[in-house]
Amino acid sequence: MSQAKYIMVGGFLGAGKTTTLIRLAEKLRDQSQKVGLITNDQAADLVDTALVKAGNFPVEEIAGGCFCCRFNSLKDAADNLNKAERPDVFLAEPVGSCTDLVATVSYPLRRIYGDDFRITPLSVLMDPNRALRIFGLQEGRNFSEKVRYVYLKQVEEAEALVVNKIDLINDEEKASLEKYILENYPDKKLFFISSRTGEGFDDWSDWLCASEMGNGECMPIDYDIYADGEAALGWLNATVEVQSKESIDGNGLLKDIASKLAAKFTDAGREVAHLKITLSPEDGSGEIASINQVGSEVVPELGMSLLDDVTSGQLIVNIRAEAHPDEIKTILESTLNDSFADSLSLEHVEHFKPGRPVPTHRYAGSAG
Ligand SMILES: Nc1nc2c(ncn2[C@@H]2O[C@H](COP(=O)(O)OP(=O)(O)OP(=O)(O)O)[C@@H](O)[C@H]2O)c(=O)[nH]1
Ligand SMILES: [Mg+2]
Repeated sequence: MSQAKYIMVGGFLGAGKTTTLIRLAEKLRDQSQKVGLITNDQAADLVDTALVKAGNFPVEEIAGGCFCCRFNSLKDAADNLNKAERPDVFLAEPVGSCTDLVATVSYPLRRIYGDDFRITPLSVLMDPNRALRIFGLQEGRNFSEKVRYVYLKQVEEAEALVVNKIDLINDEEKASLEKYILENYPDKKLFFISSRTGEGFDDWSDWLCASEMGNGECMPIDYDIYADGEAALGWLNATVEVQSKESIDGNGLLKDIASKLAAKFTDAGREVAHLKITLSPEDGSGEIASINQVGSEVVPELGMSLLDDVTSGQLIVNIRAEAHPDEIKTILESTLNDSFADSLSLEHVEHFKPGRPVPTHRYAGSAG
């Protein structure tokens, strides 16, 4: 049996991993390649899975822990995708607050399942506005030091650094990022892309698909600081029932909820890493609307939108912010109660801090 490609695209929360993988999946499908996607989260009810399904791609979701800590589930997910139609390419999105993926996922996969998978280099995506602040090149609200440690470890372990969303920055900002990265990370491949407009996308994706991961030593990492950094972020995944007597504009509803939530996070002085919501109407059409907000000072942005008004359906709400999970839940509940009590009711909520990462395998060296 020939090897399937295993492409893992990392990057911090909100960097554009799902958007990029869907664009790559579309490109590969146009080239008659069969693709299967694997999404990952600390809890169930994933916006990302809903988005991938809306693109009509086969998807397996690993919920309840990251790839590194649920390594066997990663193989199970690939096996499940194989049952339907064996993919030529697996596209995997790790949790955006995870790092040390080369030692705990890529090397173990190659060593244990190297006959099945050809593993491409780890690409790490960056949101340029976030990166400018993390690198100290621009003022603005930022994460605490331990969260920045996780971010910088993600950057350090990348074989390719991929600055995404270049449609959002000007030439000066791009030049300043480029200079910083070339000076501080001279050994890395560097790409500037926009997964939205397609600029630079082929340069990166063609290189990636034709490459195989390297054999370098893995980076050193302090799991105590990493665990503290991850635990500084609060997570909330919820489903909310939509029931309205009058038909309502679902796109407007999403904008309204997201901006009210965003205002509360700003008032509380909490940095939002990524807030994302989908609305799936109960009309059976399979159409969805989605909204995202990456950072407290950014205006929430509608991604997918609905053509028709809705009377019933379901929201999936995923919030990751540097705040205690109880505070995130209170912000969600008070927003729903204060402004949407007539039409929205909370169905299911999980809110927590990620536990200490305990990888199933860790191969610090390159053997394999
Ligand atoms: N302007 C612009 N926006 C983008 C681009 N790529 C992604 N986005 C937007 O960035 C936001 C986050 O994108 P996602 O693809 O959900 O990011 P992610 O890295 O998967 O986020 P997590 O799964 O939460 O870690 C969404 O609003 C996307 O539409 C881009 O190239 N340009
Ligand atoms: Mg995602």
